[in-house]
Amino acid sequence: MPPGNGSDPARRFDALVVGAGFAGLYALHRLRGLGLSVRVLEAGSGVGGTWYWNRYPGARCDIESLDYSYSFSDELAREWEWTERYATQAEILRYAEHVADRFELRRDISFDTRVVSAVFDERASEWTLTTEAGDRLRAPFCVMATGCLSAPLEPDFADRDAFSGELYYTNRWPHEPVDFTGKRVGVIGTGSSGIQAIPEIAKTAGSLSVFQRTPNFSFPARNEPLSDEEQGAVKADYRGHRQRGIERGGGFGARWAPVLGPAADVPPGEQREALEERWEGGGLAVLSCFEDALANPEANAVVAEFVREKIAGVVDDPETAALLSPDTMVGCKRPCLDTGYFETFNRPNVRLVDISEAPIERLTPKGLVTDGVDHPLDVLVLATGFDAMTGALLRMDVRGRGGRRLADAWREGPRTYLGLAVHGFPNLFLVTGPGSPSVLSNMMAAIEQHVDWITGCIAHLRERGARSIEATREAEAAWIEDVSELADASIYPTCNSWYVGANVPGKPRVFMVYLGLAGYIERCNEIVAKGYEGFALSPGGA
Ligand code: NA7
Repeated sequence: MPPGNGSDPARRFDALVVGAGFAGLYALHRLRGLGLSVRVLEAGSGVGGTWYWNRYPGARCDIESLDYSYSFSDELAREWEWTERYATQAEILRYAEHVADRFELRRDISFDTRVVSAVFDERASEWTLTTEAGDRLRAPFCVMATGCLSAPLEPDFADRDAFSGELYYTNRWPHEPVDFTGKRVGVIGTGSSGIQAIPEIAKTAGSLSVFQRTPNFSFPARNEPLSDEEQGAVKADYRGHRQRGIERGGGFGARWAPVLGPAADVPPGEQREALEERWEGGGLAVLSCFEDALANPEANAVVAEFVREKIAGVVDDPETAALLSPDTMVGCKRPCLDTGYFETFNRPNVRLVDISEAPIERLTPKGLVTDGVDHPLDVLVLATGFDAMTGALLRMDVRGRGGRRLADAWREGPRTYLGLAVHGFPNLFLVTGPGSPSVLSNMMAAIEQHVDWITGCIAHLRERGARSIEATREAEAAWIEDVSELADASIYPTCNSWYVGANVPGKPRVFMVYLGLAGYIERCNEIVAKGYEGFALSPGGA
């Protein structure tokens, strides 16, 4: 480890990375490849990020395992065997651990180390990161690999601490198995986490009450074991597979039925047939049946109505079916994948409690109260989500040139160039930051592309002997315009989703995703080809 220098006790590195999820692991590997000294700071006690924390029953990735893999190493792709079409949290965590071991990454990671501030020293052109324990580390480059869904939200129920039973958050689930056998369980939250956990909890709980504020669209995952033939075919040309996924749209789904033209161009009988085919095939394919489903409300209505009919066909009790049926557009909020979610409401031990009109009033020692009714519970599970996209960054005190706080720069919503860089914050790189395709693409594809870009950028600075790089104010402003223009041509800004920050009280309402991974990659490459257009480089030894 490089020594501190005399009066300044901070340890010095060439680059600091915050987070040891898939983004941080790959950033470490690539930056090391440049010959840099790198330190990764990770709040958890192990690698894996999301997959380290979200260990709730039923947790799986909604992107197929063969897509949700690194593509940078052919050897890694060949040697790692996924067992199922959609990997469990445990299997994905094993994959992250395997990557950490295979590329000897752990020796440069500090675990149990939460970063509380990142401050830029303009004179030295260095970032100083301070940890919760008070340690300070300095480096010219800082990479925030802090994840899009990593800042947990805790609902502010009245008498929050009153409950004396077992209380669990899906987003920081205990490492030991939780036993629900025979217990009275309540789940609050019916987003992806709740929808994955509920069918599993229902299997052993004595009774399960699902407290639903808003119903969600969910498609059957149709998970199954992966055959050797299937894996072999993809692995024979893994990078080609990834490229085909990118050309399809989000960096995944290369093996699905193709995207059809606008819904209106497909006769109604054929629409139904096409939707059925994709529904039976499983996963998110149903959403990309028609090319305009996420842009044209009428096309969207065809898909949404199809899914509503499916829900009504599965759930026995018509009243429950109606409550589980969203009346919004499909895909506008993050759609879920499930294994037997709607079927779970046909079980005699499960009931749906509609809290859309009467929210949870308070927790009590023995349960909770909603609409004046006591619900006695032994276990309460909160699947209430995250302060997405910006939460992890803004919970740290990040200060750029002139001591400017990121929280102030982003007061009216996140401002970035390419979702990678922020004006006023030189040499600070965001992996899958707001304004990049991130959560509306295969995160693995997005992470690899960002980290490759950042590595190329740092290599360029070193070759040029440049001290720092910073997005210009103009480029950032133009980028934000582009992001919102693409968004305005879609249905996304119309819903109260976490994509627009609607789940966090007081958060500025801004759609935070650049739509279209392929187009985005092209833009990033063009900007590099034009000598880092939109960035200002400062001379002087980096
Ligand atoms: P989500 O998708 O944000 O879901 C959170 C759920 O919790 C959602 O149903 C919320 O209802 C509900 N919620 C949140 N606060 C409350 C309160 N106070 N009372 C009742 N219900 C509440 O989070 P997930 O963890 O499921 O998934 C996050 C992402 O991780 C997911 O999209 C994937 O990308 C992976 P609401 O809809 O706000 O009415």
